[in-house]
Amino acid sequence: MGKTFTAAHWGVYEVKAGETGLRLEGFAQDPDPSPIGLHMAAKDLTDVRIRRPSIRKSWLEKGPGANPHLRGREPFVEVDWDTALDLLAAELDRVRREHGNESIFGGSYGWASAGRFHHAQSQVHRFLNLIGGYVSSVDNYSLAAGRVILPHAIGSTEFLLDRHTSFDVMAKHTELFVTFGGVPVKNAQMSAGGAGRHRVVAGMLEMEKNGTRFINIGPVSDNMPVDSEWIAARPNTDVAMMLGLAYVLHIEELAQLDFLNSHCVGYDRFAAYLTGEADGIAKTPEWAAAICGIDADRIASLAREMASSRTMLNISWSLQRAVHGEQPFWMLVTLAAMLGQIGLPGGGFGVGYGALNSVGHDNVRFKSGAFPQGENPVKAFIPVARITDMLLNPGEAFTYNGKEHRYTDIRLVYWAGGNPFHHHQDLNRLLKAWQKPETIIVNEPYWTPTAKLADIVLPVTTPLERNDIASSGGEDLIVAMHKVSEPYAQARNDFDIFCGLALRMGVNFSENLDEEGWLRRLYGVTSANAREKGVEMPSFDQFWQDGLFDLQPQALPVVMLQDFRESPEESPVPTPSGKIEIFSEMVDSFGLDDCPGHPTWFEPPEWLGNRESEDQFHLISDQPVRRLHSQLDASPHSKAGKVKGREPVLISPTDAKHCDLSEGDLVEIHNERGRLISAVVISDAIMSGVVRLSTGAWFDMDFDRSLERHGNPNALTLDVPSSSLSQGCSAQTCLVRVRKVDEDYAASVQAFEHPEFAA
Ligand SMILES: Nc1nc2c(c(=O)[nH]1)N[C@H]1C(S)=C(S)[C@@H](COP(=O)(O)OP(=O)(O)OC[C@H]3O[C@@H](n4cnc5c(=O)[nH]c(N)nc54)[C@H](O)[C@@H]3O)O[C@H]1N2
Ligand SMILES: Nc1nc2c(c(=O)[nH]1)N[C@H]1C(S)=C(S)[C@@H](COP(=O)(O)OP(=O)(O)OC[C@H]3O[C@@H](n4cnc5c(=O)[nH]c(N)nc54)[C@H](O)[C@@H]3O)O[C@H]1N2
Ligand SMILES: [Mo]
Repeated sequence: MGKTFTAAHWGVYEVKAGETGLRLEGFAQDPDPSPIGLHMAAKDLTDVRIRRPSIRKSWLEKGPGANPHLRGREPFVEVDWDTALDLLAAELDRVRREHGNESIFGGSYGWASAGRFHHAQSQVHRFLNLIGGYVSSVDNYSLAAGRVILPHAIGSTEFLLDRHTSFDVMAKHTELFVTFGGVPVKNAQMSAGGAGRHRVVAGMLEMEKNGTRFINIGPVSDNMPVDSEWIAARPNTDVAMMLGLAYVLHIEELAQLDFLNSHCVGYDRFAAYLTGEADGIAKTPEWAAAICGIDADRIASLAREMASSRTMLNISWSLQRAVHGEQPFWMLVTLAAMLGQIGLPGGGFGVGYGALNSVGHDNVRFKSGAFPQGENPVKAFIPVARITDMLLNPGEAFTYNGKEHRYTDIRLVYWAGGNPFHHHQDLNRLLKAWQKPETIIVNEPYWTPTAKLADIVLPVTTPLERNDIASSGGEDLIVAMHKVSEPYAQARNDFDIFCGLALRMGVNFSENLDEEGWLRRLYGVTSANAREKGVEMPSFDQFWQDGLFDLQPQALPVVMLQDFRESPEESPVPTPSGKIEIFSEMVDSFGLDDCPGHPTWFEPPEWLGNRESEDQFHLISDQPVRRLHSQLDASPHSKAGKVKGREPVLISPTDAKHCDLSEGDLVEIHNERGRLISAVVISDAIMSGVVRLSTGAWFDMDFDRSLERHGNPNALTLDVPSSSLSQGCSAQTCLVRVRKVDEDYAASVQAFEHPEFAA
């Protein structure tokens, strides 16, 4: 028997028997393993597991829809599995008969865990499809504005992410690397489906060693793993900064007109906007400076440096998680097109170096086998971040990518593998909308805030308690995730839960295959796809015994869009014209005020340019260093990052002084949408006027005082669409105030406590 491995989105770990239980070690060949996974078997996590199926008291006693305002505030009753599944099957049947499948929301967004078979989204979607369908969700929180705009401008995010210029190529050729939002290697701990060897830090260091110069534009400076010049631009103003750069390129005849003519369409229309011919406002460096807070001279000199070097531009995904989030992505592509280096080794642009481990990795890419979801007979959907709007406004129209759709009337919500009371914006607004459905079902391993706010909670296994296969496109390891412990208490696999429901509802969910049967089938699909790309995988039995399949880090010299550069006719980009669309006839034809036909600067509804006084700050809520979103927040590693039990807020020395704050002070951060408690960390890695509170602290509401006690930024964020084109999330557009509070006022944190149970 070889070694035993497990895998998570944050990497591969070897599982060993320790003195007091399981012990996890980073994969020995991973140069930079993530510490997040070392704690997956920690007692702190077992302490917050769900033991048995649990039903909210009023729902059990009085039926669906009873006392919805008591969700999260009244006890649960623990029941046995047969009782829970009988009740749930009957309720699903009632709702679909009385209200139709369009009243079931099964979008169920979330990352769940890495294994491709016990993948909660696929499991719940397949089940709901079999019983007549569900209202689904499109896009994701990561990239919504970006996913919708890029196909109009140059090609889908999948198309681009599959062919990002590799770090090896950049190390050889890139002279200047300019990034909006850093290369946050904390984020490169992850890849959806399981990161392999962590190589982004090494890739960046290799570039630095070979002489690449780095410039980081944005509100924080601690998001670069190498020495870099920090240009501290105000949040949400990157488009203005890029327009200022573009203006200099245009006026000083540094824009590569040959490339713009041969490979792009619509530069003229954009240039008329740039010079002010179209709207009377020239987007000069002085104009940009007044918006983004950077000296006009530096903007002009940077434009010249970019034009005279082999320059790679990069952008973080967070920039498009904002109102008008399409614009920074579209404008970045435009700026890169003006520099004319797209398709040259080490030049051009990237959308998200650092966002995931896989971006810029140079492995053979093939699709892994996925648990089939089937067909959804229901066509109604929402853009994922419109959940509160949907619940509050049944029947109301919304536009998405140029078409009109309507919200349906949702009576039942089924969630498996996500934590909306972590991920959605303006959680106080979601709390109100959450009272609308008659029944809310959550499959979860842990008593997360979402589980606590449900009617029917079903306990689920963790990856250590089941067999699975981890696999992620572009990564170098495919992992046999062996079951290494028995399920906790009465926890079951999502698969077995849906098999139980399917039996009661007369549909064939399993296709008469068990866990092993499915793993063999999915592995077969993966190895067939691999073979097409020239990769020979071992038999399933051999793989299962070996514990993993190692593709070995390869050095494929990927240059994004090299073929397109060589011949736009033979290798067009997937846009309507086959060229880069700086002006899009299609987007223009939608006639949207908030997303016209070319990249445009819009003033955000909340930003430093419209704050009332210096007591207001722009809140950045970025991805957390010590966990994936809200996952494993109760682990020792995550808890070690808290200050006085709170997710800390980063504030500049100037602002701390202005607000009379010292290191470790408890503060209330507030705006008209909500209030939360956090603790102060003072740092000069954040610019004055901006505060940063990372996401993922389990939402811990003191309902009596409307006070979030743990530091979940979504108690404050803005829940409006990025635009009527994409309807994406706008988490990074948010103003707040900060005030010191005394320690008595701040009630204790209860995030990790079990709910109450009644007999
Ligand atoms: N303010 C602000 N908000 C944000 C963001 C931001 O930048 N700022 N970022 C957004 C982004 S990009 C994202 S992707 C979202 C992430 O939001 P989510 O993906 O919803 O967050 P997770 O914490 O990963 O939630 C996954 C849940 O699945 C559970 N789970 C794990 N394995 C299983 C399983 O096998 N079965 C079941 N049934 N459950 C399982 C975990 O316990 C966890 O509760 O957050 C978004 N929210
Ligand atoms: N450790 C860890 N890694 C993760 C995740 C996690 O939860 N934890 N989540 C994963 C997921 S689902 C996703 S989608 C990716 C997300 O990846 P990103 O969206 O790129 O991640 P963020 O950390 O939110 O933001 C990146 C940087 O952008 C900066 N920034 C914010 N607003 C602005 C702005 O207006 N202008 C500029 N110039 N900079 C700005 C932030 O300060 C931060 O340093 O990360 C993935 N990786
Ligand atoms: Mo994400």
